Formats: sequence, structure tokens, C-alpha cells
Amino acid sequence: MLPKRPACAGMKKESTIIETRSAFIAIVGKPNVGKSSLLNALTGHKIAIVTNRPQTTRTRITGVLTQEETQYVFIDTPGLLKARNKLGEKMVKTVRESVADVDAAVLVVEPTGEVNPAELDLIEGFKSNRMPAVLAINKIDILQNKELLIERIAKFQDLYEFSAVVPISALERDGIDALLGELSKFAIESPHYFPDDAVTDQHERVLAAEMVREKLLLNLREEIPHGTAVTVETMKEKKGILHVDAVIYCERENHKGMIIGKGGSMLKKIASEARAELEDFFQIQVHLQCWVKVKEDWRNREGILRNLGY
Ligand SMILES: Nc1nc2c(ncn2[C@@H]2O[C@H](COP(=O)(O)OP(=O)(O)OP(=O)(O)O)[C@@H](O)[C@H]2O)c(=O)[nH]1
Ligand SMILES: [Mg+2]
Repeated sequence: MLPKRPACAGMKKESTIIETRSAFIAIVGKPNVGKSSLLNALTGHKIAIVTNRPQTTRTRITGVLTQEETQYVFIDTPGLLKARNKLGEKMVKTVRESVADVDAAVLVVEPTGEVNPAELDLIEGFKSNRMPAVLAINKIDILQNKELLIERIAKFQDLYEFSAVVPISALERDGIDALLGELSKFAIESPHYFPDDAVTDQHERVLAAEMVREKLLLNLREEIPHGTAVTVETMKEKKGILHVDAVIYCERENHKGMIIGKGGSMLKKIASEARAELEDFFQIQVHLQCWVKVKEDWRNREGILRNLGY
């Protein structure tokens, strides 16, 4: 569940009332359109992992941005897709709940192509929740013919009365301020739910596990990384070094072999890339150890899913 807004409004400082505002915004769309890239661009931090593979994000990820009196709480969601297992069902549920609970949604779409069934489904959700929504046309940096954009926008506007349409490039941080300007209109008077310097409510161990999972997605082929999950068992700082122990779960013995690679080469590559990312994020030297374990068909096993945080 999303955090509930505190009941009282405003903060008293000396004799003047400072009117603080907050806006809870869900970022939704089909897989791979750049929702997590947008979350990172909006907050200015790499909170959510990003890969070129659909279904990278599995859970609701909260990003926070405070600009003077206004606090934005962004909820990045998994790309909406037909569920093929219990994990997929949970991901779909996450998207539906996220859209029901916020002040507004951003529908992220690609700059070309037809309206996708997942997008139609999300728009139906906006209609039934009477949810204000902004259409963000992402990846405009790769659009050759800008005239196509007008056609694309018209197709979406035929389907829903979007509060605004903003062309953006999450990758190049283009249009992000314009998008924020539109989103600020949904902020309502309320105390800030998070400290003003917060960027996420994710636990450090979860962030670290996700960084390892990103490298699995980037280095392994086809279905294998989609059948992996990562947990960080220990994370301890000792004498200026952050020691991290991560366990990579996969579905089959032969997948384990591929994750480890010849003479351990693949696991070494994954761990070394993840370590660099961890060092960059936590700004400390990191010692990362990764183990690989098999948990057959975990994506369909409720108890395991819960233990893995899904
Ligand atoms: N050219 C370009 N690529 C982008 C842009 N935004 C995101 N991408 C790329 O699109 C791919 C998917 O980005 P993500 O942010 O992981 O997409 P997502 O919508 O969160 O994907 P799921 O979590 O799988 O639903 C990555 O390769 C990004 O680098 C953009 O503005 N321009
Ligand atoms: Mg994502």
C-alpha cells in the first residue's frame, strides 16, 4: 500500500504558515518505454534499474523529489503485460493498485507505433478511477520525423482527455522540467510525507540486490535473467569497505551453469559490473560476493515470492 497522507495540512513556523504541498504520481506504461529512466531523470538519482529488456521492473519503486514547498512522490511500476506466472500476476496487481491510489498518473509511451492493448487497458483504468493523467511521449531523441508525433498524440487524445501532453527524452533529460511543471498542478496542500532530502524509501539492501539483477539482465540471454531473483543477505561496513553478500536465485541447474559461466567468468563479470555500480551509488569501496542457488519454478511459488519481497 502507498503511504497515506498525514491528516493535518501545513506546517507552522514562527507566526507564518508555510503551505507545504505534495503530489503522489504513478508512472505507468507498457514494458520498456522508459518509465524507470523517467523516475531516475525526475529524481536525479539512479533509484530504479534500467535495461533494454522488457519486464525489468518487478515492484513498485518510490522516488521522491522535493522542490521548495512541493514534494513529489513518484511511483515507478512494472510494465503492464499479460501475466504468465504468479510473479507476473503480482506485477499486474501492483500496477492496478498504484493507479488507484495516487493524485495523478503519467502514461509513458514511445514516439511511434500503434496504441498497444496494455496502453488501452491503462487508459480504461484512468477512466474508471477518474484519474487525471499526463501523456509523456518518451524517446523523442530517436524520432526522425517530428510530424509523426502530432499523429501519435492525436491517437491518444481520441482515447482520453489527458491533462497535458509532454514530449520528453528521459535519457537526455529533455522536457523533464516541462513535465514537472504539469505535475505540480496536481500537488495538494499537505505536509511532506518524506524528509526533504529523501530520494527513495527503498532499503539499501533492496537497491543493492536490484543493481546485481540489472547486470544479470544485461549480460544473460533470453529467458534466463527473467527467471532470476537476487537477495542481499548481508551488507556491512568494516574499515571503510562495504561488504555485500548477494544470492542469485535461478530456476534450473543448467541456468546456474550459464550464470556462473566457464571457469566462473560470467559471474565474475556480473559481480564486477555490479560492484562498480554499488561503489558509484554508495560512494564507498565495495567488496561484493555473489552465490548462485537453484529454486525450481520460484516464479510460481507463493511462499518463495513473498520471501523474495514480491
Ligand atoms: N533513446 C532513448 N532511449 C531511452 C529513453 N528512455 C529510456 N530509454 C531506453 O529504453 C530502455 C528501457 O528503459 P527502462 O527505463 O528500463 O524502461 P521501463 O519502461 O522502465 O521498462 P520495464 O521496467 O521493463 O517496464 C533502456 O534501454 C533505456 O536506456 C530515451 O529517452 N531515449
Ligand atoms: Mg522499469
